[in-house]
Amino acid sequence: AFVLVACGGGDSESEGQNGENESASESEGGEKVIRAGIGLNSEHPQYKGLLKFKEIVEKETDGAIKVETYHSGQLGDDRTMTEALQLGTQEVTIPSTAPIANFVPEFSVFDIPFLFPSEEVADKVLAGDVAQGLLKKLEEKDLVGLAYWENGFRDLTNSVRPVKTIEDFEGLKIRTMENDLHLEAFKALGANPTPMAFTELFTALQQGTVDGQENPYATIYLEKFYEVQDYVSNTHHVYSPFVFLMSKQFYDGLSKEQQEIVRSAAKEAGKHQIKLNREANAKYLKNLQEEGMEYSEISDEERQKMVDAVQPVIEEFKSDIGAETVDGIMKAVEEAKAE
Ligand code: TK8
Repeated sequence: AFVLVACGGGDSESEGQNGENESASESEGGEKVIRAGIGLNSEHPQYKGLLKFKEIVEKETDGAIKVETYHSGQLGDDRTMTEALQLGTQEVTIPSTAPIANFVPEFSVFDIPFLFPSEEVADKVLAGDVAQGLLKKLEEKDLVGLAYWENGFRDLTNSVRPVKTIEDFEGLKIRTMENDLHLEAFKALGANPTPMAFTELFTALQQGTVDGQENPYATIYLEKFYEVQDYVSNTHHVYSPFVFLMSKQFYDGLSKEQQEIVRSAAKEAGKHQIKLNREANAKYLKNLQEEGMEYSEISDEERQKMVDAVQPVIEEFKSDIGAETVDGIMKAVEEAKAE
């Protein structure tokens, strides 16, 4: 059962007329309520993007649809919130593609290490037919994928040693997202990976249950991982998209016009979020160093050794993901690079 915990303290951006949080997607005033939850905190561009979505939807529907926003895992971790969308007890969440692979295996294609060489190539591929076609597959799982947002290039932090070479991964207990390809890729690099929900990560780092983790600089800084991590390396080993997910039963209950409004709002807010996210990921490495983290640059030669080490994992997972999806995305990457 899913119980919506009333989160006092004003963290949720809006409450029902009587001060209570709506406990259903229809409130007594007859307007529809979107309960939108994310795992990152209110400082993160992901939340700023969600507030933009709220602003657009409430304006465009003249308040016929209200958006309640919850951050920092108040409604649960990514998998729990995605399951709540399937159950219809929550309406929106915006996880990375990695945990989505537990619902639609093809989404693991985005976890292929070193798939995207740049943000520009990622933008082109995600706007292309293969990536857009993957969003369609979500509907078979009672989910509607309205848009791709951006988590970004993932970088390694740890509290044991500077990581400059592939040998430095040896034996490091690295938390990964709950995604088998990520797990096997870190084993191939020599690490000792553990899958874990993001909501448990800070405590696990603080207690030393794991030595390290990997996320974009904006997350490392804004979630204050510098307080519990000493070393950061620009591994840039995966580019993670976010997917703006909506409960299919909620979406199907909207009018055609309202469906168009939420779809275009997710896309427009996504453009805003990606802009803020890029700015954040470009500037926060400096802040991490100012907070005392030791930065290690991975040379092209060492990165090539990492690429070579994970190739067998990519071959191994090709059938799980679906050869058509892997080949389609790889082709789209090559075409985007050639443009
Ligand atoms: C936040 C997560 C996070 C992701 C992870 O809910 O799990 O490390 O990168 O952004 O989705």
